[in-house]
Amino acid sequence: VALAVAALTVAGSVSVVARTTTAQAAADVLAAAAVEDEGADCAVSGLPDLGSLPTNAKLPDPFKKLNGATITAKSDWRCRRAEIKELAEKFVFGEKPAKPATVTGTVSTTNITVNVSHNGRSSSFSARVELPSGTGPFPAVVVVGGFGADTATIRAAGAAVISYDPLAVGREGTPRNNKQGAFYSIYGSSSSTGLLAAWGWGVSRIIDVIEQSGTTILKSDAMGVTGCSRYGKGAFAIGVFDQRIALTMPIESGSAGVPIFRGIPGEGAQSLSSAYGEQPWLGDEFGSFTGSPNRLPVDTHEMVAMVAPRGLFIMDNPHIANLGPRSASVAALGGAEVYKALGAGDNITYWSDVQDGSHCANRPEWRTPLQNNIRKFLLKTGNEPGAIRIHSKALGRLADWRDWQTPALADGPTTPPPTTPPPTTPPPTTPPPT
Ligand code: MCU
Repeated sequence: VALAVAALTVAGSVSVVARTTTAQAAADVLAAAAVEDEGADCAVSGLPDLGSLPTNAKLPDPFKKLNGATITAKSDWRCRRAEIKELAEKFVFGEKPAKPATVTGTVSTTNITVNVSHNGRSSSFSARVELPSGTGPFPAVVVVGGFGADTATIRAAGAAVISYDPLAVGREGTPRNNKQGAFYSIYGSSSSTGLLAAWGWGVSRIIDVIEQSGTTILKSDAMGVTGCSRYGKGAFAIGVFDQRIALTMPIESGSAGVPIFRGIPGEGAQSLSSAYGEQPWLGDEFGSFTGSPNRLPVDTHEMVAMVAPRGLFIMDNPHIANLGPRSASVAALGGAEVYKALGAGDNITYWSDVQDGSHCANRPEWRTPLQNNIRKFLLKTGNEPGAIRIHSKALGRLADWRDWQTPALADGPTTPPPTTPPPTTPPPTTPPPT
């Protein structure tokens, strides 16, 4: 049972604080998955073709399967998520390939190295490590691109910082037909996979190496990711596509990040053609949707949902319309419906209730929720409920964007179809008396 409380906070801003009950908090699923993709064995069929997509001005129903049926049990989510993943890869990000044939590397107290080989090609990259004080093994937060995230706060909370240079894995500034970096050395410079999925592939390989290292320094099952702006787009995609990541924390990600594609033109955020053209962040297929997002069979509220029930802390800036904060709040509210249906409504926080208008500022308002999230999902020593705090300047309304309802999902596996009752045996006929 969720109750919404509207509370007045700092002058000029309204916070919508969504809280769930303690009973639900107790039932929350905190654990990240043991594997990158729990739905890898789901047989996904019925993916639509580019040429036959209907126009839908509303957000697609996250609970409705490709075959038109609405899921009924929490256990159905695993394979519904696999459908959303296929749609997201096919139409938005491009394919993120599964673990390559060989991944090796090292983890030290200062550095991680990654060597990958697949189909006769190989590449490598590395990332700097800074440990917090205390005794390990430590949880770790991957900081993408090196700015916007407060690494001192992360370490003070007790997590290591892994400084990840995404540009070594997928370079910016290249044309789409000549993409470069460790990902494209393996999958080819004309791969249609965009940089964000490539960046996600790189972090997944870092987690592979930490897993294989015996986790004496860093814990592979207590990983977070964060980054701001274009690296907020990256942090979001990285968390969406690897279920081993326990806590995803995108900051001010803008178009091609959290904001719903359908809301971007109306809000006056960075246009889809501008974001698509500026860098090959999204996959090549997205090019046919920049002028018609209503044809997309998937939207970013479903990428939010792909993170469920894992920790998600979306930080946003309501003062810059170009970042699409209203559209981002709708993505969070839409995705939160899936969190709630899974009984994990307390695991998502969306926070745009901040004062400083500068992009990627180090904000005092985020310090406490950041540390609460690290404690809850990485250190596992806290259980602060998630909150939706939307600044009044950028208040999006989910009701304007959906025409579907949130089902009550059953706890057990899908109710099996009613079994045919055994044929009733006619009562033995007493032979007539002779
Ligand atoms: C918000 O992220 C991007 C934005 O999409 C770009 O248009 C702009 O050039 O750079 C932003 C960014 O990464 O700023 C640091």
